[in-house]
Amino acid sequence: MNIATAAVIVTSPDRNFVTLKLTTDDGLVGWGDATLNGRELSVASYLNDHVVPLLIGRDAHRIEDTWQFLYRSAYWRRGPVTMAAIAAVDVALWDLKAKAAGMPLYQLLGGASRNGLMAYGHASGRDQEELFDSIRRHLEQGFRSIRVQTSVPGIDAVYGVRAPVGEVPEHHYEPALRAAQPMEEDWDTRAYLRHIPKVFEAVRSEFGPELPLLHDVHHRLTPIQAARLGKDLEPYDLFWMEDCTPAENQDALRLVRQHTTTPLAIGEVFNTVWDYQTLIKDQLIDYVRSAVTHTGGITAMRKLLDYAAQYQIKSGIHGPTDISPVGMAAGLHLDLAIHNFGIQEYMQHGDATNEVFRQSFTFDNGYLHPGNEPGLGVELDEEAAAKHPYQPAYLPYNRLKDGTVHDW
Ligand code: GCO
Ligand code: MG
Repeated sequence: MNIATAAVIVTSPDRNFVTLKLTTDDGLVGWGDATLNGRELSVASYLNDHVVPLLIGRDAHRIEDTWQFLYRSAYWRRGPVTMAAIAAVDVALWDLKAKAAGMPLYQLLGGASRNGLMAYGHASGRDQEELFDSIRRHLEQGFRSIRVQTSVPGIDAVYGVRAPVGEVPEHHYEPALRAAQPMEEDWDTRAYLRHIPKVFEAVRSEFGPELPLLHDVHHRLTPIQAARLGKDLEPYDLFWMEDCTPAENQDALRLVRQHTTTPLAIGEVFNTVWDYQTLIKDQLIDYVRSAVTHTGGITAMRKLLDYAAQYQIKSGIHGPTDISPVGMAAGLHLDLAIHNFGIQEYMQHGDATNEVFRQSFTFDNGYLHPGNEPGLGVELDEEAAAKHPYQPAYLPYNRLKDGTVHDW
């Protein structure tokens, strides 16, 4: 089973996606996701210019060898562009191997360790009424755990709340705006720290103690501010507090950890196990937030999650709409197979995306399942994809009141 052709497909139904298609000499097709929000074309170029030519004629069964070859032979290691490109090749090879075996991928990874994957959805609102409505809608859809984001009095535009111009439906919240420039938002840490505990108090008293609640801080706090928020949220029993500091500095989490028992999740912007080295070894976190797509694929994620498992740290695989259905499916197969599954983020793609990517994964009564088709269970429809050419789109960024650029 040698690789005969490799093609990079860029398509923009709802948003931009970069997909790698590998075809073998015996006619099997494998898919990999290489989408890097706001920097999509860099990964497409990395693949087209530097990876595709190396793949032709290679034995598609040699997944570990191909991973090591792409990682080590580049000399320049790590980084989101490189690791997304390697991930796309790796996931496409796993898709091929599972198709060749006639099995859903999770079987090759050791088989199912559970019946389904508890997923959390994103509830948000500009005020309490809107937020409560959004939580109720998610409960009606079957979600059994919910991320809560809200507006903050004194801040005009906050992460995770309003759909940017173009008003996509609320449950399809998409932070990247189709425009030539990133949108500017504002930020006020003191206003945020005052407001969020009140929101969780209200949500708990309306929806009771059982419902797992999550919150994403999106890298905006210093360690001592994050420590305070974690402490203030303790009475509301969060499932996790996510990305509380930028975390390039892993030791920052030590300070947060010393002050609070609120569980900590981190890592959607990380791309190798090294970004977690101290965090895992010193047990400074509870959940690993990486995406298969941004962390070198299934081969690397499996090692990372096995390492985390030795420290009772669980998975919380990143699943926003900027992970394509191919990347989502890769995460779901891994989630089903590993022992230390925690929770799966599920933002739900829009109709146009679902027409381009035919999927076998299901969401039933709050639980995701990757399905039982051979391989990943996702096939890209190239004709449908061709109808949606690339459109420049960027994530927003924010500035403090005095104009200083802040973390997004
Ligand atoms: C999440 C994330 C996303 C990111 C987006 C960036 O927890 O799902 O924070 O909403 O902002 O994936 O590309
Ligand atoms: Mg996040």
